[in-house]
Amino acid sequence: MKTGTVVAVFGRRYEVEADDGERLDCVARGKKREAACGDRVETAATGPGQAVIDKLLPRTSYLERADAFKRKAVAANADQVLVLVAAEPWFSDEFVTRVLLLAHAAGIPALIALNKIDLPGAQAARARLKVFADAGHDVIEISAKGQHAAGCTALLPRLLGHATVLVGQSGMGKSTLVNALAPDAQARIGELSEALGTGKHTTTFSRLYRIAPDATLTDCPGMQEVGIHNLDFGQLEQGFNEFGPYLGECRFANCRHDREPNCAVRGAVEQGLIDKRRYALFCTFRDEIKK
Ligand SMILES: Nc1nc2c(ncn2[C@@H]2O[C@H](COP(=O)(O)OP(=O)(O)OP(=O)(O)O)[C@@H](O)[C@H]2O)c(=O)[nH]1
Ligand SMILES: [Mg+2]
Ligand SMILES: [Zn+2]
Repeated sequence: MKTGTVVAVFGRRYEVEADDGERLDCVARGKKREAACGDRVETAATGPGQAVIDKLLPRTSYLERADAFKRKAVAANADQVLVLVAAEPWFSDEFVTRVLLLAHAAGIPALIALNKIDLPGAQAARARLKVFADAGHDVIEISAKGQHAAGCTALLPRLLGHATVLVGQSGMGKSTLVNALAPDAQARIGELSEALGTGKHTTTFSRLYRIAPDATLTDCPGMQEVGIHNLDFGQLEQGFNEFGPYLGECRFANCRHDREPNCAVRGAVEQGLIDKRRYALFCTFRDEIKK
């Protein structure tokens, strides 16, 4: 019997790093609640380097997303979400907003990092991130690759002492960042396969990397869709920090900030106190979760 941490998930197979350092190739016993990257588990050996997961230990946090049909684990036991966007390719502010909402609902603080500030698109990306900073989110700038002065120095102190999960659209530089911070990581990055002429080398499964004795970084595959069906209406409205002062001020206690008369949130939008785009995203999400 060994206790350890799930460091990678491949469908029904799990890689577990036992607390004594041994790497175990595991399957789950029976039909269990699914383990996620970062989960603490108890395993029982079945052969050299092989084991079954007998038990999932209690989680301190659980980040998940959900479409209309299914919940999907992102990571367990993370205490920080790092949303990575880049100067290029174009990032989706809707994607970022969705991830921030999931993190908020999971009770995990989030940080936004703008990567590739060495590229010409940086200025436009910076401007598009202002709305997140205005809404109270932390935004830092990095360059995961190359000799740019800022490098990752702004980021590293924010990662030490934390279990961070790295989330972002494909191509934002998540794997490049992991490689910059954990040189022996060899996370697969875009360029490797570009050199082989086989297109993008996109990450296909999550893996947890140790970047310092007290810090881990989990590289996730770039998500196409970030479903937020696991959120209820309260989690949605509270996930928009800047709505805070207006919640509870609407005429109706159960106001959905749609077309109700005397809606304080809509009033704030009309007065320019809440960003129009943020409100439009809120409306999209509200109609999507229908709860
Ligand atoms: N110029 C520049 N390019 C970068 C930087 N960081 C990453 N890249 C490049 O961006 C491309 C995509 O990087 P990846 O690390 O594979 O991106 P990813 O977020 O892991 O993508 P998925 O695995 O598909 O989700 C690669 O060609 C990297 O070399 C940077 O700071 N500056
Ligand atoms: Mg990747
Ligand atoms: Zn309202």
